[in-house]
Amino acid sequence: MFHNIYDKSNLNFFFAIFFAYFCTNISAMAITIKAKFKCSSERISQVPKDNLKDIAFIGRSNVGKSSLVNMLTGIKGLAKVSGTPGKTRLINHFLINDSWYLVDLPGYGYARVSKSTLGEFSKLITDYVLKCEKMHFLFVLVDSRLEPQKIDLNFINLLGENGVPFGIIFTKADKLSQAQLNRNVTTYKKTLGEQWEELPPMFISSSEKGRGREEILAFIEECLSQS
Ligand SMILES: Nc1nc2c(ncn2[C@@H]2O[C@H](COP(=O)(O)OP(=O)(O)O)[C@@H](O)[C@H]2O)c(=O)[nH]1
Ligand SMILES: [Mg+2]
Repeated sequence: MFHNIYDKSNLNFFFAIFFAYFCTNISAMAITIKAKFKCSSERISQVPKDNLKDIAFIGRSNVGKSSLVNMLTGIKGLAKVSGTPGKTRLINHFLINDSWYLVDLPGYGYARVSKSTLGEFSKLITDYVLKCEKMHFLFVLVDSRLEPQKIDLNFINLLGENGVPFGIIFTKADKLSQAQLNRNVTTYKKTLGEQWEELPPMFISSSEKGRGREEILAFIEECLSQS
């Protein structure tokens, strides 16, 4: 009889350990995020004045910035996804977990967006990227289906020359095969390697399939922990 009681408590003990282990892993797999829209700014003077850090997303119009914001936060309609290029001309701040901002920047490379000092990039973009102290890290989104585009390379060079910390996200990976994807990423690395000794961190994403979510969120977390 004693033997039985001993066996049962042992079983409970192991079950408790397994349960705790299981819960830890589940929470790591399905990272949930608290996100809410904070504000839209048409001038750099309008961005939030607290000292929370910004993690921003930029790229050509239609590359998938807003879709990525929605995919990362897990909230479908948070950022407006549009079939019309050049529609978002504002800096949109989303407050994440009450502790940092995810920032959806206006797209560049859209003909009707007014041009200024740095030619092909609007003053709003260059002011934010080069001068805003809140800007902690910038992800440049590029379409994984395309060869390196001149405007993206120009923008990346601008960041490199000004020491802006950035990474690259290849979007819409669901639209091509893994082999094509590998080829395009290799081409991109080669192109950047012609000019830069060190390559930025790179990620592959598909907002449609949720691909890249964990890697990007883990990278952001790491990034925010550094001053
Ligand atoms: N298949 C696919 N389509 C995408 C993906 N991301 C964005 N899109 C589509 O691309 C278009 C532009 O997306 P949007 O997020 O508004 O781009 P933004 O202008 O950079 O903000 C929309 O029609 C999206 O549905 C993706 O990962 N996969
Ligand atoms: Mg958008």
